[in-house]
Amino acid sequence: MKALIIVDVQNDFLPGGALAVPEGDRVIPVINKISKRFPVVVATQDWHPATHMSFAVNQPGDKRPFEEGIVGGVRQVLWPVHCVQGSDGAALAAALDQEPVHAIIRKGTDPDIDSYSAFFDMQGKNSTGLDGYLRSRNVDEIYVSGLAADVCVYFTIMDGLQLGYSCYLIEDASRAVEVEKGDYEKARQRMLQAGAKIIDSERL
Ligand code: VGL
Ligand code: ZN
Repeated sequence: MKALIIVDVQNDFLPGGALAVPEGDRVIPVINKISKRFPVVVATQDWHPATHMSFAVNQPGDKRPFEEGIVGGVRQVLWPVHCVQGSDGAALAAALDQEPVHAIIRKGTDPDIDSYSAFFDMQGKNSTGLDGYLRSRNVDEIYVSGLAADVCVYFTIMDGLQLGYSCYLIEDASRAVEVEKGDYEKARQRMLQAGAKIIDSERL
């Protein structure tokens, strides 16, 4: 059984948002065109408390967004305040067709650890429930879309492969944030090497 995973298509990741992904809005018409064809559709939301430790402002010292820091023992990029629970920025993009969406998984809710992947937090400890949800519907192939291709989409695919799903990145339904130039190309190579397939929506 196939599932479409729509990762973090939220206002804060669109142009003009708090953590804008270049051309992030371009994924929406592509996702809207294909979502009805999938028997299982799950959307995710990055859903942080205002106290989240991935926000540079919440870190000790004089940390700035896009510098590195430690969050829950994990070295990662620190971010501007984004996707605060219940805010407009955390809402799914208004133009995203939600009618075909069966379930919404929220992640990043623990203030002390980040969760890029839709499956597990950055320590790989706590599950979001997505794996159980997909398994209960006999899903064995996941098609991943959304934002950002080199962050949450990437981590979702790497965990999905580890969990034994066949994983497809729908490349024209995703965009990268590229904190460092070349981040997407690196992520792309790692996904391919780990066994992911990269396709365009026309080839579905
Ligand atoms: C994301 C940075 C911080 C993402 C989430 O959805 O790719 N990126 N939080
Ligand atoms: Zn986040």
